[in-house]
Amino acid sequence: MKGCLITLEGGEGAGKSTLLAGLRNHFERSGLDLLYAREPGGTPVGEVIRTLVLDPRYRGIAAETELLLMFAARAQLVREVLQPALAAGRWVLCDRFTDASYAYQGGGRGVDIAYIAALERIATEGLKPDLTLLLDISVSHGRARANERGDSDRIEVEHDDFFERVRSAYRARAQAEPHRFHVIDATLPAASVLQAAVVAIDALRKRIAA
Ligand code: Z5A
Repeated sequence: MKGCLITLEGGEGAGKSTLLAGLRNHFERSGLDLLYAREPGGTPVGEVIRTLVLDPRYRGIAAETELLLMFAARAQLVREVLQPALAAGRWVLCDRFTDASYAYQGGGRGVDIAYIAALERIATEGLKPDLTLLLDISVSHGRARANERGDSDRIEVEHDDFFERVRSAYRARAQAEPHRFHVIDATLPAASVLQAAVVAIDALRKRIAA
């Protein structure tokens, strides 16, 4: 049986963590054995990279350094977790993946897309999600939600125009790959966001089973 990779993406305050908790609860009860991963992170070395790259003390990290750190963590996650799990037929739900680098480092920071595409080939060896759930929300609405959480990491302190570019990049990717992306209106109540995600995942399950 073929394993499947589902990824979760969105900007500031979109509600990924809330949705993830809802999906865990839903699929535990409905018997789909999902493996959970996150980026940057998801492996011992990836979690060290996450701590480093999000630490607000390192304001001077260059955009290219940030990009390389994201892809270093990803290269490890792909080899240590994703490839073996998918080869064993497991379903994996990953909190962010390569689309985040195109959105944040490409859109937000303005790093050349050709650099990102080259690193993608090295780090992922062609691994692409079967389904990407994109939680879409305006920057002002999302940031208002995120501000209620308190402490900000090194990327969260960026200005609104940075997050506008991130959002545009995500939306452009979703438009370019409508068969892979499922865009969810993240301003809906949490229960409706969860319902929309479950419907999309169930549709993928039916497609794979057919
Ligand atoms: N990053 C990158 O730059 N390049 C890369 O390649 C990768 C990542 C992989 C960490 O990501 C950072 O790494 C991130 C992008 C960068 N930087 N930024 N900014 P992360 O995914 O680990 O962290 P995050 O972006 O902060 O995601 P999060 O923790 O899942 O937060 P969230 O999306 O804001 O979710 P939340 O905590 O569930 O929701 C925020 C608040 O809204 C909270 O109070 C909820 O109760 C509330 N909420 C949630 N849903 C709803 C609904 N539906 N209605 C009303 N209120 C809601």
